[in-house]
Amino acid sequence: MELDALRNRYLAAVSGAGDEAALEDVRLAALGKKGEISALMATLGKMEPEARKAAGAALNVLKDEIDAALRAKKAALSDAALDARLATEWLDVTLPGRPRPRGTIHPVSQVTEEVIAIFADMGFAVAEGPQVESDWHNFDALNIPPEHPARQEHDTFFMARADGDIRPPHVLRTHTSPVQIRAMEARGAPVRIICPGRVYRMDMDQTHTPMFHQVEGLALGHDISMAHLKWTLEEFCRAFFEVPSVELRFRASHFPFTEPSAEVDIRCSWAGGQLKIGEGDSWLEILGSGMVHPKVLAAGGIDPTKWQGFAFGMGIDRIAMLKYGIPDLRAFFESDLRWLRHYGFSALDMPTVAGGLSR
Ligand code: 2NL
Repeated sequence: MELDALRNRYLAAVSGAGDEAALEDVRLAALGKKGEISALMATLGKMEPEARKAAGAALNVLKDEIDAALRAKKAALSDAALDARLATEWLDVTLPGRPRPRGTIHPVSQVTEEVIAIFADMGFAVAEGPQVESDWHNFDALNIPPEHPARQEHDTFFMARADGDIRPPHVLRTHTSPVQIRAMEARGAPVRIICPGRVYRMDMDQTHTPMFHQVEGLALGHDISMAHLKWTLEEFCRAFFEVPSVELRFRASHFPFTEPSAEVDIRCSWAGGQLKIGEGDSWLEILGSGMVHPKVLAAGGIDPTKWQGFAFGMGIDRIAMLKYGIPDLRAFFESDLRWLRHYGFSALDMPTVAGGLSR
């Protein structure tokens, strides 16, 4: 009778426990070292053997029964706790792991990387230099002395000098050629480099901005000729415009820093207002080039009786407009988000010769 009452009380307490902490209190009250069942177990020692046997068996049954009820309730409470967490802490594992990048790569950056990838594949390293140049590196070293008419044609930005300083002022570089002079000074020959970067001329109209981008190339060796220049530029144009073949036309020209000099046109068609490179009856001027003038080699500290080579230069903005059909140069530098989203490239598509330049 006494044990039945005990059983009913504890089974009711177990089923009424609202959380795991309350359930643990019930367990301690019944089965803990100082619990009620444990206290009854301790009285067995003082009983007669017959009575002890019967009471011991009944207590063990009761103890197992309460223990089973405690375990079952504990499992039910922890299932309920898990269900409650699952209901509030859910996560949509099908969402993208990383948000899509919101910015885009500017066409000038994209084309610069494409040009670098193509020339890297032909063994050209990238050289960089300062945008504020000495007028010696920008002009004199390139066979453009102070009285040379090309100095006026360059529409140069001059840096301010301190009052009384009579040295010639520094300039914003008007082309990337001074980077090549510095590379000759630093590396000597043989050398194969390209120099992409910003250049500055005081000119602003439909087709000119005061800052624009150029890439120049330089290859020096003991027997580098116009033939190597022609192959290199053909290979570049084929890779850059992503067409199976191109045809180039070299027209005699003049630059102070090359002799002989040639401007290079590429065969194209404008059928339906759409430019196609590599076919058609039109020609499009895309670069200037020539054999490096002996005076320019000497200015770079290289012996012109031992070394010779070719150089070339082209406008990055211009070839970007041609390749990607962008009509207005001035929009390049207006930072209009709609323009950037329209003409920009994915940050995750790095141009490589092996993997495709522009995809
Ligand atoms: C053009 C023409 C050219 C070069 C740049 C160069 C540099 C050195 C020596 C000799 Cl250090 N030449 N550069 C040569 C020929 C043409 O640029 O139309 N650029 C947009």
